[in-house]
Amino acid sequence: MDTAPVRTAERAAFYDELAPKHMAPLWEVLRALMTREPATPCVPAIWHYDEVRPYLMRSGDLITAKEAERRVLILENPALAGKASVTHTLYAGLQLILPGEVAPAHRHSQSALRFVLEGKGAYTAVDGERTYMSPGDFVITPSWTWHDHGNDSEEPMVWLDGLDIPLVGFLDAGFVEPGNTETQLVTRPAGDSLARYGSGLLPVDWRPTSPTSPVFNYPYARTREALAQMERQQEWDPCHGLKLRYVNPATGDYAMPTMSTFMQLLPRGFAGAPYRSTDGTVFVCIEGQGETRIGDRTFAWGPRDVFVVPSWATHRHRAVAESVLFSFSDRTVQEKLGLWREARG
Ligand code: 1HN
Repeated sequence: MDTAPVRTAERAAFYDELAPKHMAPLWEVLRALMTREPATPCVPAIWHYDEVRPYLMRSGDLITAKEAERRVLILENPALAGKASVTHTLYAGLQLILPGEVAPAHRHSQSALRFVLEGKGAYTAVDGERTYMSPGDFVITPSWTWHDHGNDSEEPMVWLDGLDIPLVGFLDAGFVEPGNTETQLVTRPAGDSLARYGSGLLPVDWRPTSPTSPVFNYPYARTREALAQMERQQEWDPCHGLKLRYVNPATGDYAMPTMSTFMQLLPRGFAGAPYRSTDGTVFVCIEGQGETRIGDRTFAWGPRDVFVVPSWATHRHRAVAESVLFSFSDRTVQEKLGLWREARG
Protein backbone atom coordinates (compact mmCIF):
# COMPACT_ATOMS: atom_id res chain seq x y z
CA MET A 1 0.00 0.00 0.00
CA ASP A 2 2.96 2.33 0.54
CA THR A 3 4.62 2.49 -2.88
CA ALA A 4 2.91 2.86 -6.23
CA PRO A 5 3.18 0.02 -8.77
CA VAL A 6 5.84 0.55 -11.42
CA ARG A 7 4.51 2.30 -14.51
CA THR A 8 5.92 0.03 -17.25
CA ALA A 9 5.65 0.92 -20.93
CA GLU A 10 3.13 -1.87 -21.40
CA ARG A 11 0.98 -0.62 -18.51
CA ALA A 12 1.19 2.99 -19.70
CA ALA A 13 0.03 1.94 -23.16
CA PHE A 14 -2.89 0.12 -21.55
CA TYR A 15 -3.85 3.23 -19.53
CA ASP A 16 -3.80 5.25 -22.75
CA GLU A 17 -6.30 2.82 -24.23
CA LEU A 18 -8.56 3.15 -21.20
CA ALA A 19 -8.73 6.96 -21.19
CA PRO A 20 -10.97 7.43 -24.26
CA LYS A 21 -13.30 4.80 -22.79
CA HIS A 22 -13.63 6.92 -19.63
CA MET A 23 -11.95 4.35 -17.46
CA ALA A 24 -8.82 4.53 -15.30
CA PRO A 25 -6.75 2.10 -13.21
CA LEU A 26 -7.43 2.56 -9.50
CA TRP A 27 -3.98 1.30 -8.50
CA GLU A 28 -2.39 4.39 -10.03
CA VAL A 29 -4.37 6.80 -7.83
CA LEU A 30 -5.22 4.77 -4.72
CA ARG A 31 -2.58 6.45 -2.53
CA ALA A 32 -3.91 9.89 -3.38
CA LEU A 33 -7.53 8.85 -2.93
CA MET A 34 -7.03 7.38 0.52
CA THR A 35 -4.50 8.87 2.87
CA ARG A 36 -3.55 7.58 6.32
CA GLU A 37 -4.88 10.81 7.77
CA PRO A 38 -6.84 13.78 6.40
CA ALA A 39 -4.58 15.60 3.93
CA THR A 40 -6.39 18.86 3.27
CA PRO A 41 -4.84 21.41 0.93
CA CYS A 42 -6.35 24.11 3.20
CA VAL A 43 -3.86 26.18 5.15
CA PRO A 44 -4.21 28.17 8.37
CA ALA A 45 -4.81 31.89 7.88
CA ILE A 46 -5.85 34.99 9.81
CA TRP A 47 -7.65 38.20 8.83
CA HIS A 48 -6.88 41.04 11.25
CA TYR A 49 -9.90 43.30 11.49
CA ASP A 50 -7.81 46.49 11.56
CA GLU A 51 -6.27 45.52 8.22
CA VAL A 52 -9.46 44.35 6.58
CA ARG A 53 -11.81 47.13 7.71
CA PRO A 54 -10.43 49.86 5.39
CA TYR A 55 -11.02 47.61 2.35
CA LEU A 56 -14.54 46.92 3.54
CA MET A 57 -15.22 50.66 3.89
CA ARG A 58 -13.77 51.26 0.41
CA SER A 59 -16.23 48.72 -0.96
CA GLY A 60 -18.88 50.86 0.72
CA ASP A 61 -17.81 53.81 -1.49
CA LEU A 62 -17.78 51.68 -4.65
CA ILE A 63 -21.10 49.89 -4.55
CA THR A 64 -24.37 50.04 -2.65
CA ALA A 65 -25.72 47.07 -0.71
CA LYS A 66 -28.68 47.09 -3.08
CA GLU A 67 -26.64 46.94 -6.27
CA ALA A 68 -24.31 44.32 -4.81
CA GLU A 69 -27.33 42.44 -3.40
CA ARG A 70 -24.96 41.55 -0.57
CA ARG A 71 -21.90 43.77 -0.09
CA VAL A 72 -19.42 41.21 1.14
CA LEU A 73 -15.67 40.69 0.98
CA ILE A 74 -15.10 36.95 0.84
CA LEU A 75 -12.46 35.50 3.16
CA GLU A 76 -10.78 32.85 1.05
CA ASN A 77 -8.47 30.17 2.25
CA PRO A 78 -5.11 31.09 0.64
CA ALA A 79 -4.91 27.53 -0.76
CA LEU A 80 -8.38 27.82 -2.34
CA ALA A 81 -8.03 31.12 -4.20
CA GLY A 82 -11.01 31.84 -6.44
CA LYS A 83 -13.11 29.15 -4.82
CA ALA A 84 -15.03 31.34 -2.34
CA SER A 85 -14.15 28.85 0.38
CA VAL A 86 -12.51 29.25 3.77
CA THR A 87 -12.43 25.46 4.19
CA HIS A 88 -13.46 22.77 1.71
CA THR A 89 -17.05 22.87 2.99
CA LEU A 90 -17.49 26.40 4.34
CA TYR A 91 -17.71 29.93 3.05
CA ALA A 92 -16.87 33.01 5.14
CA GLY A 93 -17.17 36.70 4.35
CA LEU A 94 -17.45 40.12 5.96
CA GLN A 95 -20.68 41.94 5.14
CA LEU A 96 -21.07 45.72 5.37
CA ILE A 97 -24.39 47.54 5.50
CA LEU A 98 -24.31 51.31 5.80
CA PRO A 99 -26.89 53.55 7.48
CA GLY A 100 -30.11 53.72 5.46
CA GLU A 101 -29.22 50.77 3.24
CA VAL A 102 -31.26 47.69 2.48
CA ALA A 103 -29.99 44.29 1.29
CA PRO A 104 -33.01 42.98 -0.62
CA ALA A 105 -35.02 39.85 0.20
CA HIS A 106 -34.17 36.49 -1.30
CA ARG A 107 -33.96 32.88 -0.20
CA HIS A 108 -31.62 29.98 -0.90
CA SER A 109 -31.00 26.37 0.07
CA GLN A 110 -27.71 27.35 1.65
CA SER A 111 -27.91 28.10 5.37
CA ALA A 112 -26.26 31.24 6.70
CA LEU A 113 -25.00 32.34 10.08
CA ARG A 114 -24.09 35.88 11.05
CA PHE A 115 -21.70 36.79 13.81
CA VAL A 116 -21.91 40.51 14.50
CA LEU A 117 -18.61 42.38 14.73
CA GLU A 118 -19.35 46.10 14.56
CA GLY A 119 -22.33 48.41 14.89
CA LYS A 120 -25.60 48.13 16.66
CA GLY A 121 -29.20 48.40 15.59
CA ALA A 122 -29.23 47.07 12.04
CA TYR A 123 -31.65 44.23 11.52
CA THR A 124 -31.98 41.04 9.62
CA ALA A 125 -35.47 39.80 8.89
CA VAL A 126 -36.30 36.10 8.69
CA ASP A 127 -39.77 34.87 7.85
CA GLY A 128 -41.48 38.11 8.82
CA GLU A 129 -39.57 38.83 12.02
CA ARG A 130 -36.83 41.41 12.35
CA THR A 131 -34.04 40.95 14.84
CA TYR A 132 -31.90 43.94 15.77
CA MET A 133 -28.28 42.95 16.11
CA SER A 134 -25.41 43.80 18.45
CA PRO A 135 -21.75 42.72 18.53
CA GLY A 136 -21.31 39.08 19.56
CA ASP A 137 -24.83 38.06 18.56
CA PHE A 138 -25.09 34.78 16.66
CA VAL A 139 -27.90 35.06 14.12
CA ILE A 140 -29.26 32.30 11.88
CA THR A 141 -30.77 32.43 8.40
CA PRO A 142 -32.22 28.92 7.98
CA SER A 143 -32.20 27.19 4.60
CA TRP A 144 -34.92 28.42 2.21
CA THR A 145 -36.21 31.23 4.44
CA TRP A 146 -36.80 34.72 3.06
CA HIS A 147 -34.30 37.17 4.46
CA ASP A 148 -33.37 40.79 3.99
CA HIS A 149 -31.16 43.13 5.97
CA GLY A 150 -31.52 46.81 6.76
CA ASN A 151 -29.64 49.42 8.70
CA ASP A 152 -31.83 52.05 10.40
CA SER A 153 -28.98 53.07 12.71
CA GLU A 154 -26.44 55.88 12.30
CA GLU A 155 -23.42 53.57 12.14
CA PRO A 156 -21.97 51.13 9.64
CA MET A 157 -22.74 47.56 10.58
CA VAL A 158 -20.35 44.68 9.90
CA TRP A 159 -20.84 41.01 10.50
CA LEU A 160 -19.12 37.77 9.61
CA ASP A 161 -21.20 35.58 7.30
CA GLY A 162 -20.71 31.82 7.48
CA LEU A 163 -22.46 29.73 4.86
CA ASP A 164 -22.42 26.08 3.77
CA ILE A 165 -22.05 27.13 0.10
CA PRO A 166 -19.18 24.76 -0.85
CA LEU A 167 -20.88 21.82 0.87
CA VAL A 168 -24.23 22.44 -0.84
CA GLY A 169 -22.39 22.99 -4.12
CA PHE A 170 -20.61 19.66 -3.77
CA LEU A 171 -23.99 17.99 -3.27
CA ASP A 172 -25.46 19.87 -6.28
CA ALA A 173 -28.43 20.71 -4.07
CA GLY A 174 -28.62 24.51 -4.28
CA PHE A 175 -31.62 26.65 -5.25
CA VAL A 176 -32.04 30.41 -5.02
CA GLU A 177 -35.07 32.64 -5.52
CA PRO A 178 -35.22 36.45 -5.56
CA GLY A 179 -37.94 38.11 -3.49
CA ASN A 180 -40.64 40.12 -5.24
CA THR A 181 -40.41 42.88 -2.69
CA GLU A 182 -37.22 44.48 -1.44
CA THR A 183 -38.15 44.27 2.20
CA GLN A 184 -40.41 41.54 3.46
CA LEU A 185 -43.58 42.29 5.36
CA VAL A 186 -43.11 42.33 9.12
CA THR A 187 -45.64 39.92 10.61
CA ARG A 188 -44.21 39.31 14.08
CA PRO A 189 -42.69 41.70 16.63
CA ALA A 190 -38.92 41.77 17.24
CA GLY A 191 -37.98 39.29 19.96
CA ASP A 192 -40.94 36.98 19.30
CA SER A 193 -38.90 33.86 18.42
CA LEU A 194 -36.51 34.28 21.31
CA ALA A 195 -39.38 34.59 23.81
CA ARG A 196 -41.36 31.79 22.22
CA TYR A 197 -38.62 29.20 21.78
CA GLY A 198 -35.59 30.43 23.71
CA SER A 199 -36.80 30.86 27.27
CA GLY A 200 -36.56 27.24 28.39
CA LEU A 201 -40.19 26.78 27.31
CA LEU A 202 -41.92 25.87 24.06
CA PRO A 203 -45.50 26.51 22.90
CA VAL A 204 -47.41 23.48 24.16
CA ASP A 205 -48.64 22.06 20.86
CA TRP A 206 -45.70 23.22 18.74
CA ARG A 207 -43.65 20.63 16.84
CA PRO A 208 -40.51 21.47 14.87
CA THR A 209 -40.99 21.54 11.09
CA SER A 210 -37.35 22.16 10.25
CA PRO A 211 -33.99 20.89 11.53
CA THR A 212 -32.85 24.48 12.16
CA SER A 213 -33.35 26.12 15.55
CA PRO A 214 -36.52 28.22 15.82
CA VAL A 215 -34.43 30.76 17.74
CA PHE A 216 -32.68 32.89 15.16
CA ASN A 217 -30.81 35.35 17.34
CA TYR A 218 -28.70 34.11 20.26
CA PRO A 219 -27.82 37.47 21.84
CA TYR A 220 -24.28 37.90 23.11
CA ALA A 221 -25.54 39.36 26.40
CA ARG A 222 -27.09 36.01 27.31
CA THR A 223 -24.16 33.94 26.07
CA ARG A 224 -21.66 36.10 27.94
CA GLU A 225 -23.74 35.89 31.10
CA ALA A 226 -23.74 32.08 30.90
CA LEU A 227 -19.95 32.04 30.48
CA ALA A 228 -19.45 34.50 33.35
CA GLN A 229 -21.64 32.42 35.65
CA MET A 230 -19.95 29.13 34.74
CA GLU A 231 -16.50 30.66 35.02
CA ARG A 232 -16.94 30.80 38.80
CA GLN A 233 -16.80 27.02 38.92
CA GLN A 234 -13.24 27.16 37.57
CA GLU A 235 -13.63 23.94 35.59
CA TRP A 236 -11.35 24.34 32.60
CA ASP A 237 -10.93 21.93 29.73
CA PRO A 238 -7.17 21.66 29.04
CA CYS A 239 -7.68 22.32 25.32
CA HIS A 240 -10.84 24.44 25.12
CA GLY A 241 -11.05 26.39 28.37
CA LEU A 242 -14.80 26.67 28.84
CA LYS A 243 -16.54 25.78 25.59
CA LEU A 244 -20.26 25.71 24.88
CA ARG A 245 -22.12 24.72 21.75
CA TYR A 246 -25.18 26.57 20.47
CA VAL A 247 -28.22 24.27 20.44
CA ASN A 248 -31.64 24.00 18.90
CA PRO A 249 -33.87 24.11 22.02
CA ALA A 250 -36.42 21.84 20.35
CA THR A 251 -33.99 18.97 19.77
CA GLY A 252 -30.80 19.53 21.76
CA ASP A 253 -28.90 19.13 18.49
CA TYR A 254 -26.69 21.87 17.06
CA ALA A 255 -28.57 25.04 16.14
CA MET A 256 -28.14 24.45 12.40
CA PRO A 257 -28.14 21.20 10.39
CA THR A 258 -25.02 21.90 8.35
CA MET A 259 -22.88 24.09 10.61
CA SER A 260 -21.97 23.68 14.28
CA THR A 261 -21.39 26.84 16.28
CA PHE A 262 -19.57 27.34 19.55
CA MET A 263 -18.54 29.99 22.06
CA GLN A 264 -15.62 29.54 24.42
CA LEU A 265 -14.01 31.44 27.25
CA LEU A 266 -10.26 31.30 27.80
CA PRO A 267 -9.14 32.61 31.20
CA ARG A 268 -6.32 35.13 31.42
CA GLY A 269 -2.99 33.30 31.13
CA PHE A 270 -4.60 30.18 29.60
CA ALA A 271 -2.06 27.95 27.85
CA GLY A 272 -4.08 25.31 26.06
CA ALA A 273 -3.02 21.73 25.33
CA PRO A 274 -2.66 20.61 21.69
CA TYR A 275 -5.86 19.54 19.98
CA ARG A 276 -7.03 18.54 16.53
CA SER A 277 -10.28 17.43 14.97
CA THR A 278 -11.48 16.57 11.48
CA ASP A 279 -13.68 19.66 11.19
CA GLY A 280 -11.80 22.61 9.74
CA THR A 281 -12.90 25.51 11.93
CA VAL A 282 -13.31 29.27 11.60
CA PHE A 283 -12.67 31.19 14.83
CA VAL A 284 -13.54 34.80 15.63
CA CYS A 285 -12.28 36.66 18.68
CA ILE A 286 -14.98 38.84 20.21
CA GLU A 287 -13.15 39.85 23.38
CA GLY A 288 -9.61 39.61 24.69
CA GLN A 289 -6.20 38.94 23.25
CA GLY A 290 -4.15 35.85 22.62
CA GLU A 291 -2.57 33.61 20.05
CA THR A 292 -3.18 30.24 18.47
CA ARG A 293 -0.34 28.02 17.35
CA ILE A 294 -1.45 26.02 14.31
CA GLY A 295 1.13 23.47 13.19
CA ASP A 296 4.40 25.41 13.25
CA ARG A 297 2.90 28.88 12.83
CA THR A 298 1.59 31.25 15.49
CA PHE A 299 -1.32 33.60 14.86
CA ALA A 300 -1.82 36.47 17.31
CA TRP A 301 -5.42 37.63 17.59
CA GLY A 302 -7.50 40.37 19.18
CA PRO A 303 -11.09 41.55 18.96
CA ARG A 304 -12.84 40.92 15.59
CA ASP A 305 -9.94 38.99 14.08
CA VAL A 306 -10.96 35.89 12.11
CA PHE A 307 -8.75 32.83 11.70
CA VAL A 308 -9.14 29.38 10.22
CA VAL A 309 -7.75 26.07 11.51
CA PRO A 310 -7.71 23.37 8.80
CA SER A 311 -8.98 19.84 9.34
CA TRP A 312 -6.69 17.72 11.51
CA ALA A 313 -4.19 20.56 12.10
CA THR A 314 -2.82 20.43 15.63
CA HIS A 315 -3.41 23.72 17.39
CA ARG A 316 -3.29 25.26 20.85
CA HIS A 317 -4.77 28.47 22.17
CA ARG A 318 -3.11 30.90 24.57
CA ALA A 319 -4.81 33.89 26.13
CA VAL A 320 -2.99 36.97 27.40
CA ALA A 321 -6.24 38.53 28.59
CA GLU A 322 -9.53 36.79 29.37
CA SER A 323 -10.80 36.00 25.89
CA VAL A 324 -13.96 34.89 24.16
CA LEU A 325 -13.88 33.01 20.85
CA PHE A 326 -16.82 32.19 18.60
CA SER A 327 -16.29 29.35 16.12
CA PHE A 328 -18.09 27.37 13.44
CA SER A 329 -17.40 24.21 11.46
CA ASP A 330 -19.05 21.32 9.64
CA ARG A 331 -18.74 19.09 12.73
CA THR A 332 -22.50 18.40 12.85
CA VAL A 333 -22.41 16.97 9.32
CA GLN A 334 -19.40 14.80 10.10
CA GLU A 335 -21.01 13.54 13.31
CA LYS A 336 -24.20 12.59 11.51
CA LEU A 337 -22.15 10.60 9.00
CA GLY A 338 -20.04 8.89 11.67
CA LEU A 339 -16.87 10.56 10.39
CA TRP A 340 -15.94 13.10 13.03
CA ARG A 341 -12.74 12.46 15.01
CA GLU A 342 -10.71 14.41 17.53
CA ALA A 343 -7.36 13.88 19.22
CA ARG A 344 -5.75 15.55 22.18
CA GLY A 345 -2.05 15.89 22.81
C1 1HN B 1 -26.18 35.78 1.05
O1 1HN B 1 -27.45 35.64 0.67
C2 1HN B 1 -25.86 36.51 2.19
O2 1HN B 1 -28.11 36.86 2.81
C3 1HN B 1 -24.54 36.62 2.58
O3 1HN B 1 -26.62 38.09 3.73
C4 1HN B 1 -23.53 36.03 1.87
C5 1HN B 1 -22.81 34.74 -0.04
C6 1HN B 1 -23.10 34.07 -1.20
C7 1HN B 1 -24.40 33.92 -1.61
C8 1HN B 1 -25.43 34.46 -0.87
C9 1HN B 1 -26.94 37.20 2.96
C10 1HN B 1 -23.82 35.32 0.71
C11 1HN B 1 -25.15 35.18 0.29
